[in-house]
Amino acid sequence: MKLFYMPGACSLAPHIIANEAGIDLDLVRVDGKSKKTEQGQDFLATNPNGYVPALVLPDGELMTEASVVVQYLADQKPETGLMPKPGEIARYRVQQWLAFVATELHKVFGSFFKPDTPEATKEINRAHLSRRLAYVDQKLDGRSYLMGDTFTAADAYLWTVLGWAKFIGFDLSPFANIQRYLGTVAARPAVQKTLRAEGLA
Ligand SMILES: N[C@@H](CCC(=O)N[C@@H](CS)C(=O)NCC(=O)O)C(=O)O
Repeated sequence: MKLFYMPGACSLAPHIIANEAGIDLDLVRVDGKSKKTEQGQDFLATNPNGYVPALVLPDGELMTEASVVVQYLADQKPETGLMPKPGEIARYRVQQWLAFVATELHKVFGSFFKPDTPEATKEINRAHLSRRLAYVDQKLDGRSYLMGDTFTAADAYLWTVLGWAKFIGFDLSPFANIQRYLGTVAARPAVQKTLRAEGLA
């Protein structure tokens, strides 16, 4: 399978899950501005929306949306527990977190990277992030990961998105559990391997 990625972008989450699951991916780096791959090909021909992650499946079909791509990859190796089994309440809980990260955090963080976002919108979004991260911090109290002791697809996505705080000058120091969580996830060998592969270690 081929993963189109930009270093440190949300495509880091499926990349982490692939490494956690021991799935070998062909990595194709995309330039966000030119929408060209590192081989000079037009990324828009693969994903007309122009965003990563974009995963080309073994049958050549394209899969997008970080919150879905992580589930697909995790489900290739159910024994890892990266996604709980269909029908289990835990699976819905992981999906609940994935939807939360996508809609309450990812897109809000993303607004800070867009040059045309007005300052007033950024101010509103900062307040939104403070409220939502206070909630996440409370949920992580006494837990290594979102689901407790088990690292799941939702952690790969949350950890990726939290990593953007430093680029937008968002202070995470009021959130002690999140700070600990960042270190716990970063220490995972598959996460370190992924960071090295993307040139971020
Ligand atoms: N709806 C997509 C959005 C993905 C997205 O925002 N990707 C960003 C990087 S984190 C991107 O590729 N931005 C470049 C662009 O939109 O042109 C998802 O949930 O995966």
